[in-house]
Amino acid sequence: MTPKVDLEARIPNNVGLTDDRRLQRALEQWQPAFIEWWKQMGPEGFQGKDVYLRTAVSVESGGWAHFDYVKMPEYRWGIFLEPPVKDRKVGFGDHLGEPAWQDVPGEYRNPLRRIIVTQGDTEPASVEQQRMLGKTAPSLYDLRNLFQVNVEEGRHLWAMVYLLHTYFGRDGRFEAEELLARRSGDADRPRILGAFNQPIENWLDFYMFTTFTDRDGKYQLLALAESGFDPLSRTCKFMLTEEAHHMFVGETGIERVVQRTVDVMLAHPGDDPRRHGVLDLPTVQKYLNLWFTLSLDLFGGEVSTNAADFFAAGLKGRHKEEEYTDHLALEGRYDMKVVKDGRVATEQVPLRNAMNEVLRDAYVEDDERCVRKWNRVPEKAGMDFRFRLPDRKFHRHIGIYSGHAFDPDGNLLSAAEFERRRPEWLPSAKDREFVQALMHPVHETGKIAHWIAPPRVGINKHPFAWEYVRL
Ligand code: BYC
Repeated sequence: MTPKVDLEARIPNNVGLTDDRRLQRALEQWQPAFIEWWKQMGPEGFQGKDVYLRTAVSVESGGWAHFDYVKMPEYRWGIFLEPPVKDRKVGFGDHLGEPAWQDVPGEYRNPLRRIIVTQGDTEPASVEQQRMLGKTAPSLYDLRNLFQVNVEEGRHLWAMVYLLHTYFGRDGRFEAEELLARRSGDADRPRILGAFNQPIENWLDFYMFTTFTDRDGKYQLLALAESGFDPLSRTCKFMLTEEAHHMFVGETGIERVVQRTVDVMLAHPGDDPRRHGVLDLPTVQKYLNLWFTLSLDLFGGEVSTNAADFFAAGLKGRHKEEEYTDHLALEGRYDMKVVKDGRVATEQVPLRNAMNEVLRDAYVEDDERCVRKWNRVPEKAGMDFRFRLPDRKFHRHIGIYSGHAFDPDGNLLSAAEFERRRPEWLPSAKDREFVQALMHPVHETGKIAHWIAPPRVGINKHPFAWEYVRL
């Protein structure tokens, strides 16, 4: 039987924590360290303010969230798993059709620990990256959305720490401590994955991050939701319900930036929009290029024995594995673009070794949908400008393209040529300076910064002009 939702406990949960005293004690010992980390590394300058936040209170569809004013350090971070699927079976790989595991199989302890730690590490990392943004929020609505994203990343950390504490004994407790010890961008103790050590200095970075990097999160969680390790699957399924809002913040954020620029361009035809205090569209494209490619790296190498092993073991599947007909993936081949003798050629790779690329394909398609949505703004205004995703070989630091230089169309270049043209494609120091100069806080109810349009609707049926944060 699934334990009931316990909201009164020190750690709200639906995993029956009170029935497992040892685990409860271990997590209650980790809790003050987490709060300490939150106060130190969470949003700077707003810890004592009332923020209108949604809190997960159940896993029922339709009724899982509760909205109210909360001071962030008092947020009720809880542990919520989706209800188990009766008689669930492993859906892919060498254990296809066997009952899903309720405990960690001994032989997969290390890879599972590694996957959970890698996933867990991204959550506090993103909070650290975004900790200064409140000081330059373009509106109270945006300020609130930033904090919503931050507290939910905190909850996702809790989700992974629950798994570590419950299923990995002493090693798990050690890893849970390490998750609070690493720091984004720190030279000595950096976060694990590349994109999570990059600075998020301004709100353009933030909207691109929540569009592209959070969407990597979506696809990684979808792949882990397929896992034969049932507690991981159920945890990730519930995390996905929260993730949707984060991508909404990014997608609509960029759409509002573009809308504002287009409005200014229509009002001042022929002028450089920068002169009128808004972002020009080519600069927005450069930030898109940056965060799209940093996020592509998060899928790992194109050809990966790790990915093949994870798939074979039933630990990490493809997104929507049930839509595939062949769940063994032993016979299939993937046409991979590789660099050979100074040019791009196609080579067939065993499908299992290409699992990172298969997931990346689904991700890129989702990104394309997003870019199409942004493009409707200039299109409707009768302008020619269109955003586009650069070729996936461009500006890569992980995988088979990382040792080579490509332009955004995917043409091979010399490293020197790439460096010469870099400022055309990626934000330059000057671009950053310009964007930074636009970032001034607007903290009055109903007001908004000059460089962005207001949203069409507010949060939880409230209007945009509403006191989302009491300052
Ligand atoms: N940066 O076999 P390979 C999210 C390492 S985001 C640095 O090609 P694999 C969120 C790799 O560790 C989703 N290092 O890769 C979003 C390996 O090292 P070793 C997070 C990297 O293992 C926004 C070597 O390179 N979830 O939730 O197949 C806000 C060769 O690796 C990187 C997960 O990541 C990199 N980008 O795939 C908040 C899911 N990429 O073994 C949250 C769990 C690779 O040589 N993680 N390396 O020392 C995984 O499934 C896999 O670890 C990865 C890598 C997909 C990340």
